[in-house]
Amino acid sequence: MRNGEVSRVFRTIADMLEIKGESHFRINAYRRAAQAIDDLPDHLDDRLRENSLLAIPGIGKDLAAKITELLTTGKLSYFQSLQAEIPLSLIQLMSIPGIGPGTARVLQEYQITDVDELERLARAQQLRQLPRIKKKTEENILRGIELFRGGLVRRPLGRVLPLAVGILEALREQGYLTRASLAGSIRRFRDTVKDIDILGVSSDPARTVEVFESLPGVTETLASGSTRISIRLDSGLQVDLRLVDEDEFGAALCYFTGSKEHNVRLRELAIKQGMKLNEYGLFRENERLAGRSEEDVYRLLGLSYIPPELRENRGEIEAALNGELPCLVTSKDIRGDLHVHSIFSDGHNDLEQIARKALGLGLEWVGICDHSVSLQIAGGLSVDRLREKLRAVREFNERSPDIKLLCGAEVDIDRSGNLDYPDEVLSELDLVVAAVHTSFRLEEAQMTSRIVRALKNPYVHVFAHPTGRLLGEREPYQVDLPLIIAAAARNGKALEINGSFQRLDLNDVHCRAAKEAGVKLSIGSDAHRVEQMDDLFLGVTVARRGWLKASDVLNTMSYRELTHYLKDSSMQPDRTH
Ligand code: DGT
Ligand code: CA
Repeated sequence: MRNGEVSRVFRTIADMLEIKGESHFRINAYRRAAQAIDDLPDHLDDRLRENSLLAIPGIGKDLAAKITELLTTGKLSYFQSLQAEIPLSLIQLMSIPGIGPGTARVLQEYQITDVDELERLARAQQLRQLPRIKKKTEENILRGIELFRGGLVRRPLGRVLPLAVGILEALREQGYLTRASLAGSIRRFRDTVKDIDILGVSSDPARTVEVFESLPGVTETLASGSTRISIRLDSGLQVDLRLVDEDEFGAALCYFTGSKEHNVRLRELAIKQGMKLNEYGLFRENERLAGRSEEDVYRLLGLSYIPPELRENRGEIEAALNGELPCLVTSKDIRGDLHVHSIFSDGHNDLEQIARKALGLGLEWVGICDHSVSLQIAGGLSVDRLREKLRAVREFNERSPDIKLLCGAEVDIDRSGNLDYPDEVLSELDLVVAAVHTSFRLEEAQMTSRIVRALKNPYVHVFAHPTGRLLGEREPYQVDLPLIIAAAARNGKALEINGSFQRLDLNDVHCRAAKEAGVKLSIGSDAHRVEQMDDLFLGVTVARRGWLKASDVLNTMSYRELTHYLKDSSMQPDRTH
């Protein structure tokens, strides 16, 4: 049994316990364990053999016994007994937007566990007659079912990417695929994706299709042919696999990576040069000029190679024709994370643990930014505690030659634009990241001037998650971003690309606008647990989609360069007058 199957069982158990209304402590224990398993670099089977399951963070005796049972018998009796109470079909309903654990609990009470039945009741306006289901909930559920059915639910990239990589690996492990790649929006690292597209060349297509159909979590085969097959996973997510000939792989990869708008422009370009481009190759008359590799296709069209992240028809084709594509920042250029929470506020890990994780990621420094005093709910630090933290960071740095920490704060901006610590306190910090966490409903003008005012503070370095969006959960607040970008440029402030999978904020388009206005970008994972520091690299995908070069991003500086930069920028006179 693969790691991903074990973590899936644990996640489902967590959903089941949530429907049952069990304690958050238990629910989170399963979710945490699932995450820890997904983050493991090695196989659980090996761990079991070496007797080292207990060394996995978050895995105690009870969970280790459950993993052992799963690995040795392929089943888990506890999970089966839960299924007797809560059918898996009910868990599947929870992937319909608008159905959370509360609603699922009501549906369970009335034994509604099937999408068709749910839809029938909602259409007949009978759902709203159940306790705790309002008219609005019913309407949301109907809309959710439509999205679910049409496969139109867009999901955060950070949720789908690990799954997609797991599926690709599982297919590769069978040994029939001679070439394989993700395609579509997920290969372009778009912030949300509709489905997973996979392209491959197989030495035994029939066998590959069989393996694909029997992957763990597959509930349905939507279309099955010898070269194209679509499945649905229990989360409702659709996965498409296309098998092509070796000679066509590059052209097909180019076609199925898209975007559609990029493809249309490429085809026009081919026609202008007397050629024809489709998913089988680049042709002149009937002669195939290119097809095996994407590089050949771009080269023969007279273009430099366009990285998938840029293929959105946003000027990349013109730039490639003129040899003016930017040399995009890569994960290897990244030397630090500018936004991590520690146990000083609402984070779960101490300075040592954060540093160790950072070293594992190949980083040289980390900005530890805990919440400020008035954000009580997130353990905001009093000035005394903040000074304690300053001392702890200084001490840490003295004994740590290979990784350095910056003592920062994520400082709240109140509704009038005041910062949550006095200037003399801010001036003691290495890094000041300002953010909006309250009064989200202000009108645009007021929201904008509140932020612009905060950006005039000489001690602020970065404005965090500039629009406040949460993918699939919360729309951005009303704010005039061009004005914020201009204010950041005027005051020498950086804007954040928050890499948390739920945020990815700024997005690609705004991040490019910021760069064009001369603003530097600061990538932060906003991790509250060390595992979440991996999201730093999701932030890098946004930076690449935003056409950023290494020099546009603060994270590419060495510790020395960064500390000098931050000191200099706080000493700059206010340039707004
Ligand atoms: P998504 O799935 O909405 O997140 O975004 P994509 O880009 O993955 O879109 P999808 O899955 O519908 O199609 C995958 C790729 O296939 C797409 O990026 C480009 C290509 N493609 C699909 N339909 C067409 C089409 O009608 N014309 C052209 N030129 N390309 C298409
Ligand atoms: Ca797609």
